[in-house]
Amino acid sequence: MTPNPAAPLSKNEVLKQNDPTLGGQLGETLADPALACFSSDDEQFLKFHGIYQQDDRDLRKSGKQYVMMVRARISGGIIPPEQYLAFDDLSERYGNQSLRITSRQSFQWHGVVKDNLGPLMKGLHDALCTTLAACGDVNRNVMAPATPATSALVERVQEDARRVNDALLPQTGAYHSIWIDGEPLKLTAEEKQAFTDPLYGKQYLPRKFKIAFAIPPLNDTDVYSNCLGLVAVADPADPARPLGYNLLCGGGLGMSHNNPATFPRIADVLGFFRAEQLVDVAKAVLTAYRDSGDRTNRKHARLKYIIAERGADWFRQEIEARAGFKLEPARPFHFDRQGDLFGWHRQMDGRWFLGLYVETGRIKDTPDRQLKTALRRIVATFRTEVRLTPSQNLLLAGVATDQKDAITAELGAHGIPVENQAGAIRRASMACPSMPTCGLGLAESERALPGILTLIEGLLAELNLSAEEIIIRMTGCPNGCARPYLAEIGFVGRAPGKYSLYLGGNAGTTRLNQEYRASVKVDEIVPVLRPVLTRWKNERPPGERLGDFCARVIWPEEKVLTTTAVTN
Ligand code: SRM
Ligand code: SF4
Repeated sequence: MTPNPAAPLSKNEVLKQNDPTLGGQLGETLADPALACFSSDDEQFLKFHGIYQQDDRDLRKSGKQYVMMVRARISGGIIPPEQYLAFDDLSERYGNQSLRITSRQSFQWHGVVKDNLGPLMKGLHDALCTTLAACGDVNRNVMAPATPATSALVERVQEDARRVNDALLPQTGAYHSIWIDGEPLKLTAEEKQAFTDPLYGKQYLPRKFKIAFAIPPLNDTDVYSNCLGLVAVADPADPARPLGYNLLCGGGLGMSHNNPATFPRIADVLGFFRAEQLVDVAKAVLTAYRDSGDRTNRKHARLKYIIAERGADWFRQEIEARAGFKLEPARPFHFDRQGDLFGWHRQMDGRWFLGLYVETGRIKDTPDRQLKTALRRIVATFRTEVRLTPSQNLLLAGVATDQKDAITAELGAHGIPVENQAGAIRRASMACPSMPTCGLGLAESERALPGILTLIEGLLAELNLSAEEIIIRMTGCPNGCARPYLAEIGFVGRAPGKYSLYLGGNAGTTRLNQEYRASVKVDEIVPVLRPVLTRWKNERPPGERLGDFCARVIWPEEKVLTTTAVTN
């Protein structure tokens, strides 16, 4: 589907063109207590500032109650202790008393009413955190492996992720003016229109842009699902230093039900380049996308569609022309797993970290488990660094040997074990937020997955398969925020209580799964999965994972329903 050159620009393109400072009327609306919400145009500008205007969908019957979601920019997911304590405090004062770890190693504050938005944003700034470009048609949170035990490369790759993050930040002064100085950008309409971002130009990108780093054999960032993936290759002379990166381009997961022109896609491997060329390559990929993406149809605007249509060879040449050098042939690499380490582990530097399972990424207190309180007390007492993982979990890092027992005890006192924190399928699960905050949700996700996992655990116990790890991910709609199309079992919301069921991802999340049933009610999940899991148990060679069995046996034998054949 080539973009039609005669088609009009999408509404968002016109908005960006008319105000490239991205300030809109945000400052004016913020300052006016009579206004309960931002205009629909300003909703689009808000996103570039890391803010979504939402409404609590549980309360819709009694009229729309506007709340904001604020997403931090925490590329690489590393949070110093003072910053974590500030985040926790801001969530208590201005949010819904929870902190939501995102699937891209960041935090979101939900339930922020308009009057609290200014203080929250200022508080984040005072904590040395920005939300600029956490959302919008720009480069988003850069993901990078954060577990300080999986490879000698982790800390240097984190530095590289920060370099790329900084090089690709937009330069508008509107953010500082509105949220820090507390006033609209003092420019005339003409002056606003004249602003041009040095990298993004006047219209920014056609759509969002996502980057992830990975260090084989661990694919904890699901690198193939990003617009730009960077797979580290260690320097043989110094294994703690990346010699360079294999370049992956054109991944992306979002799709729409019943629209075959939209689809998830995994990235192509385009070649290898040296570490010192990193920022040049990142800018080359970003500007190639900037200049060739579809600005008329936002459903067709992601980089993955350009590469799917024009080919990886064409895109490689674009990058080489922009970067000014040829990519080398890709170096061999292999991913065999994703996910996190839980419990206590030694870091490369001899200290310790504790991997903590966080159910659906939501840090909160419940009567049984006071995770939020426990973390606050631990970080305040021991000044531990917090690291967020791309699977919505958390690491307490840099712990001295003599602090371990006290931290274990503090967690235990708040109902959180450090051993056997959750069963095998829970530890490998993810869910997007969906209801009640996400305006695009078609079905429950974060609130439904724990109960659905209990049902699947029952089935696994019945089949004597309880020890098996199965990667299970759920989203409330087909946009793919918890990357369900890479899971061994993926649930994708279609309508309240109904999910498309996908099977066949693999342990290294290098393969897309396939839709197996197009619309499954919650009480049909176990009956639909039972024959599949029974066959897996009885027919697999020893050790074969469910996803591999499904790809090898179920896909060829049981032809799946197509989404287009289903109406809901
Ligand atoms: Fe997402 C939109 C939450 C990662 C694909 N995503 C949304 C919005 C903002 C809904 C909206 O536009 O109104 C959701 C806010 C819900 C809420 O109440 O918090 C939302 N996305 C999330 C997070 C919080 C999910 C999570 O479980 O953690 C993740 C935030 C990551 C971050 O820190 O930046 C999140 N979103 C993703 C991912 C996964 C990834 O990037 O690794 C994807 C699939 C990969 C991709 O981009 O292809 C993803 N989100 C989308 C899409 C579909 C985009 C597309 O072009 O296909 C939308 C809808 C849109 O942009 O129009 C969307
Ligand atoms: Fe919302 Fe859909 Fe993303 Fe879930 S997958 S957070 S329902 S946009």
